[in-house]
Amino acid sequence: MNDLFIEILKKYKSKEFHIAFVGAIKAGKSTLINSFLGRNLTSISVTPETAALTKIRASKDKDYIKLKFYNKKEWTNLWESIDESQSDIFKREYLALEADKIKDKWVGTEDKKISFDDQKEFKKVIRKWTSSKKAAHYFVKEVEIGLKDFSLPERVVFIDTPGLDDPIEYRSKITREYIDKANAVLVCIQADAMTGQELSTIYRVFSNTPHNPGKVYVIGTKLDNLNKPLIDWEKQRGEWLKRLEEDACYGNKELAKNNLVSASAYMYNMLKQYDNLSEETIDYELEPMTKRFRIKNIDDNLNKLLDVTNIAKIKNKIENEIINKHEIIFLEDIKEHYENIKFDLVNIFQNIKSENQELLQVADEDIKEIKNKKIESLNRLEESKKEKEELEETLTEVKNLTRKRSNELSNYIEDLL
Ligand SMILES: Nc1nc2c(ncn2[C@@H]2O[C@H](COP(=O)(O)OP(=O)(O)OP(=O)(O)O)[C@@H](O)[C@H]2O)c(=O)[nH]1
Ligand SMILES: [Mg+2]
Repeated sequence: MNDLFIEILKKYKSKEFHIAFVGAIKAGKSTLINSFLGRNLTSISVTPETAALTKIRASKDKDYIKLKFYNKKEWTNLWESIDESQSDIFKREYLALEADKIKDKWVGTEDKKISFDDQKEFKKVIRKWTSSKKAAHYFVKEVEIGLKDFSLPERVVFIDTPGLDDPIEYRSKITREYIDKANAVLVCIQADAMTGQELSTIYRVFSNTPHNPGKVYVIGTKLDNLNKPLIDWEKQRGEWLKRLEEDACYGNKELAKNNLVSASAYMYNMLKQYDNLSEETIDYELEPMTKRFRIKNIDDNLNKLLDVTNIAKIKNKIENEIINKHEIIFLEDIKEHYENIKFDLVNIFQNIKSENQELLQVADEDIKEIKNKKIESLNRLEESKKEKEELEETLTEVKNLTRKRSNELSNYIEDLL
C-alpha cells in the first residue's frame, strides 16, 4: 500500500502536462502556437514545414533549445522503415538537401542544450532544427524549446507536430503515436473546408484516443479565409457539429459544442504587431482580412478585431477547462487514496480489538494456550504499530502535498483572474 502511494507521489511530482497541436499539413498548427506564445517562434510556411516533434515549455532562466539526436540503431531502423514505405519523397528530399554529408556529425551525438539572449539567433536555430527545408532536422529526434516568458505553469508543455498526412510516413507516425500520450489535443482543421480528407483527420484523432474524447478540441483555423467569417462559420459549425456529435467522435452534443471553436491566429499575430507592420502589409494583407469581418477602421477597432480571432477565448479554455480540470482530477485522485488509507487504518485497529476480545473469551482455557495467544497478539500489535507509523508518515506527506498543490492551484487561479 505504501509502495502504491510512493508511486503516485512520484508520478505526480514528475507529471508533465502535454497539449499537442495536430492536424493536416498546413492546417495552421504552428501559427496557432505562435499566437499563444505571443511571438513568432515556431517555423511556419506555405509548404510542409514542421518536421520534428517540438516541445515548448517554460524556462526558469534564459530561452533555450534542447536537442535529442537519433542513435545509430534508431537511425538504421528509420531508414529501413522508409525503404518499406515505398515512398521515395524522403530520399529525394534527403539527397537534394545533401543531408548525408552531415549525417555522421549528428547521428549518435549526445543531447545538446543551447541558451540564447538574442531573439533573431534563437529563431534561426529553431528553424535549423525543426524545418523540413534544413538538412539538420533529419537527425534530430526531438526538439525542446524553453521560453522564459511562457505564460502557462511550468509543467505545461505545448507540442508542435508534423502534419498527420505528411507525405513522409515516419513523421506522421510520430504525430499519431503522440495523440494517445498527450493530455489534451488541439486538432487544427481549416475552417473553410470540411472535406472527406479533413473528416478522416478528425476520425484518426478520435480513434487514437477512444476512451477520452473530451481531451480533444477541434479548432476551425484560418477563420479569416471565409468570405463572411462570422456568418459563414455559424453555418459551417452546424454541419461540423452533426459529424462531431456522432459516436466516432464525441458521441455527445454538449461536449461537441463546447470543444469546437474557430480561430484566426494569423490575423491575431498581425494585430499584435500592428504598430510595426509596413503600410503595404496593412493595405494588402491585414485590411482585406478585417473587412471580411465587416470591420473597416483597424485603429479604432483593435480590441474588437482581436476578440473575433478567438485566440484569447481558446487560451482561456486551455487554462480553465484543460489545465485546471486536470489539476482538480489529480487532487481528487490523491484524496481518494487518502480516504482508502484511512479506511484501512480503521480496519486494522478493529481487528486488533476483536482479537483482544477473543483473548478474554478463552480465559477459561488452558493457561498455556492463553500465553501463546498473548504472545501472538503482542507480535501482531507490534507489526500493526509499525504499519501505523508508516501509514502516518505517508499521510503527512500526502497532506503536505495536497496542501501545497491546493495553494499552487489557488495562486494560479488568482493569477488568471
Ligand atoms: N489567412 C490565414 N492564414 C493562416 C492562418 N494560420 C496559418 N496560416 C497560413 O497557413 C500556412 C501554414 O501555416 P503553418 O502554421 O505553417 O501550418 P502548419 O499546420 O504548422 O504546417 P506544417 O508544419 O507544414 O504541417 C502559412 O502560410 C500561414 O501563414 C490564419 O489564421 N489565417
Ligand atoms: Mg508546423
